[in-house]
Amino acid sequence: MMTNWINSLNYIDGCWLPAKSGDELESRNPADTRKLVATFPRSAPADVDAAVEAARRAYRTWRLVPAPARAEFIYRVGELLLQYKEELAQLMSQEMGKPIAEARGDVQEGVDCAFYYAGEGRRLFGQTTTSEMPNKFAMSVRMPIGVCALITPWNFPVAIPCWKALPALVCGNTIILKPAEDTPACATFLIEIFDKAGLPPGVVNLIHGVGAEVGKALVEHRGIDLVSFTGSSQVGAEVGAICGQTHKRVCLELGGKNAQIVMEDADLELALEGAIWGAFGTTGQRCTATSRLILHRDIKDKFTAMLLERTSKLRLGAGIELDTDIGPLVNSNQLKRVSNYLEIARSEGAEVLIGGEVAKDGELQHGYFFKPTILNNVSPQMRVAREEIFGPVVALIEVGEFEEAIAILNDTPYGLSSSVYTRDINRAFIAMRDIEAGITYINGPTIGAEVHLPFGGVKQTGNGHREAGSAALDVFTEWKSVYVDFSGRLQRAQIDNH
Ligand code: UN1
Repeated sequence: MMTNWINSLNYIDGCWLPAKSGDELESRNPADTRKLVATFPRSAPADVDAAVEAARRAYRTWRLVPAPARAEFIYRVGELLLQYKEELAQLMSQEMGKPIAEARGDVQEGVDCAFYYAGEGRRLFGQTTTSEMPNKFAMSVRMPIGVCALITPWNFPVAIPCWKALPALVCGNTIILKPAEDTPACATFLIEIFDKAGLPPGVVNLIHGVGAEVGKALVEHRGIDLVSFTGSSQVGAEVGAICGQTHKRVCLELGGKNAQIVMEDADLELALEGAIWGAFGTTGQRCTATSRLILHRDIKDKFTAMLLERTSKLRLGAGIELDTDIGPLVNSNQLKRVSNYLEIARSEGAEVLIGGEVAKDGELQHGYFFKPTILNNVSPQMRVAREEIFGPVVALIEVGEFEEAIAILNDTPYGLSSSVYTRDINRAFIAMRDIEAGITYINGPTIGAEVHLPFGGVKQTGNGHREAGSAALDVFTEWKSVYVDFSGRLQRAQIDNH
């Protein structure tokens, strides 16, 4: 049993500590806010200073530990995550609301990540190449960057910190995790696992608190070399600006406005399964969630009827109850945000086919529940077709031709995930080529990325970096080119050989 999370603390230099001020905040169960999950420190810049100092000190030795030895700690993290999978999933479901099966999947994504990046300890390949001069050897090697600040959201409280922390560590960096204030207990549990895995003090640090206070202090701190941030495009722009001014490397994973296209030749049952899972899985609170369904006019009525039928049967409830399909939204702000978008939808002339309101029946009144919602008559210019809602709301858009479907899919400021249901191989390949997104699924929903492929998007979804897969190594390492001249004389490249 892990228990430290009940009174979550910061983890600095291998020690569990309250905020220097002693201030605390509460984490409550979004399915029933009468239930307290944990307390956690409201840290301040002074706590950030201590964590940065510890991480800087630890970096001096951690970077020199051979990568395969660093990887052994990461294997241990993977094994411990497996051992504690159920306990951590139960906690996650209660702290942020996702159904237990999804919470188990979230922990599993962390396990997958651990085993993938532990393997990198024996790869971290660079290149050896030729030299234009005789008796000269050339190669490029990956070097760690230094101290990394990892600022993570609440929707994947284990998977996303693992996406960032594990490649950072195997590459020889030290880290400071600043988790979302909605999921402090999950973060504490995860860091207890790192602690149990025996990582040296200062290599991994945890700072709890409010984004605008400690997140900002971390991003501004001169002792931080890299910031990896997942969150809204608006906050991401601010993080990017500060990193620009302070010359930090910055990796941003931001919003999405993902669409699933269903063509007239699609397997409609399959497309229906994908749409329900993509739109309402994790209560729509994924950056990969399907928030637009672009439907060919020939199947639109039939598909809409199928969707309504299935949506009407979805059960709202606490994530830990086995018959729950859809959990609560994470907090009152999210509930307000989603409710506000419904007002916008109505005022723009969209028609609410189902849902469209807060769910207040019986026990649901104690949580942040919003009914799964389908909006009809949505035109691509409407705000609900362009802006990220992050809730169980999907907009139906009708199209004629395939080219029109692709153009509408692309017509948003974002470009994370995308999906096309068709049986036409030519259309599938056109979609793979012409969709402007970091991820494209053919005959699968917009959610469900696997850890060994690059994850990220184009346009306002990010700043060109990718997480996961070997692409993450490019975030967490610097290339160094090394030339070894064994000729015993000065050789001037581009000059002596021409
Ligand atoms: C996110 O939505 O922030 O592909 C991450 C997926 C998950 C990860 C989502 N594996 O939906």
